[in-house]
Amino acid sequence: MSSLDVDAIIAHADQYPKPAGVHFQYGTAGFRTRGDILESVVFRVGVLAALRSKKLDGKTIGVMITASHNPEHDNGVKLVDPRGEMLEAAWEIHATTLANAQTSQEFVQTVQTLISAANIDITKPANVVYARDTRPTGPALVAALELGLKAIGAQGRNEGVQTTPVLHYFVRCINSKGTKDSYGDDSVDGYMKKLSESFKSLVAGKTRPEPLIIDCANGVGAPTAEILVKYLGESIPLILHNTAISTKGALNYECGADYVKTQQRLPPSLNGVLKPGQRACSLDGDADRLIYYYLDERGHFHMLDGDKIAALVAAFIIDLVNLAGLSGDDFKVGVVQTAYANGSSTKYLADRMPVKCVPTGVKHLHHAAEHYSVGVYFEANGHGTVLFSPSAVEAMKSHKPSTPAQASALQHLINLTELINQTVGDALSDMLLVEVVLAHRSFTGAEWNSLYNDLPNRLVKVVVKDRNIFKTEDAERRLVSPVGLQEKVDELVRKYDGGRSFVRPSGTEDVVRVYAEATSRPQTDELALKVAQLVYDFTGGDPMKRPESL
Ligand code: 16G
Ligand code: MG
Repeated sequence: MSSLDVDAIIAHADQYPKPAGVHFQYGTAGFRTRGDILESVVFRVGVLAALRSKKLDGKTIGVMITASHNPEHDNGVKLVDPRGEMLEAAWEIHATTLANAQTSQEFVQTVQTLISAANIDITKPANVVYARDTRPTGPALVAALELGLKAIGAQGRNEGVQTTPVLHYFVRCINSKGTKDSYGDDSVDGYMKKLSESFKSLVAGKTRPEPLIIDCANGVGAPTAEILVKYLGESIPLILHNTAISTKGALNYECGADYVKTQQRLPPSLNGVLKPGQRACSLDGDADRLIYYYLDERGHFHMLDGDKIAALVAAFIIDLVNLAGLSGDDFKVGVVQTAYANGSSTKYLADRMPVKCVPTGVKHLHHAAEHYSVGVYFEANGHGTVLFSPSAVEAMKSHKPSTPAQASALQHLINLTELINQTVGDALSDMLLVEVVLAHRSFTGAEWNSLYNDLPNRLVKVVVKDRNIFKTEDAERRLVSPVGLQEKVDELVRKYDGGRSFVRPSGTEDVVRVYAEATSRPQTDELALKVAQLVYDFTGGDPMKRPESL
């Protein structure tokens, strides 16, 4: 198309009018709200993805339709940049502007403004690959996306129902095809082979583990895990639970990684199924988060969250790097966390390697991790991965090991670069990574858990009049606005042994979050409640609705 076909875009956009009175925002996880009001947004995202592709000389852009761990009636959409990473931050604002244009005419005008402001050559080709999770509103949203792509004349490739990390993988594979950095084959078979073959090499000669239970959250992780089980064959016994993807209302309901992390308990469906000492893990609704857990002999539940995964994995990688003879000033392993990381995990890691704290959200962690030769990042909620820098990969390839032990450690590291989905957190890839480390360390869940003891912690939501007045600094650990509130929080925290607390506005819900940590459970709960009340009172909340208990 030599110029923008304004009439075609308007005609198509008219089929998906923007619902009145709703404001959409491209937040930390893209657009996310009730699935039945998202069609206009997704149509427009189709146009935006095409513009992004044109801007990047026809590189393939990804679009994922999912609302992750949210309830089933929600849905969402996010864009994936050419190397499989999150959309560049500057374009999030364009997404929000396009989504909120009131009419089709206004929409086309915003498109034209974007084309000239971002200097987009409209004659370039546009390529978009897309997928959705298992939500009931998914097919209608895919139809809206496809019409958006058609309206602007983009080439679309429908990958059907896939996990978020598989879609990210596809984007990277497609764009790196035929180059020296080719990431893999852009097919499910390619993904499965990459993971399963590297896994088998990494556990060769190790004792076959006891069966691992996987809670698939009744979501898209289930069909993907089913395929993976076949590729893994005898190498690891996996038992899938919560695989009811067509049962209405089942998605994320009393199961999944977010349920386990926030409730700190077993999904009820695993009661009586999980045996003491047995390992289990939960994926979230789009399979990009992973939480492990087990029951001890007394039947008590123990959770191994993203922080525990980071500790396990980072220490293992450091050992391999040392064993391989790679460590040095130009080969640095580091970890990236957020303020939500348990204080004990930060201490454990900081004793062994550099640790950086960044604001919440995958894009911040991912970018910070790129500064290390090997950057391990995990959020406490179970989202994370490991990045190997191009120079680290070169160093591994050209390194000449001088002993068989060095050669074996080096080969393990190279296999890890294949096993780990380096585009984004991937629950299934991370799960295999954890299993590799457990096999190499001969660890049970309890032994893994004993790397450090979690400090008791509490997360509380506070509903305030306007969460936009909350502004933070120092990786969200301190408030700068409302003025004066941080000093009051500090005053409270000082009264608690080992106390730590911070307040930040949520990027995905209309609430302010309060996190508290202390050395005992009652003190932690008291601190969390006191800070929550402080936040509430300070912002002039209705005294009748003041939080009085947790
Ligand atoms: C989104 C983020 C996740 C973050 C969470 C925080 C991505 C892909 N996901 O789910 O990383 O932990 O938001 O939510 O960036 P909050 O701002 O509501 O606390
Ligand atoms: Mg998710």
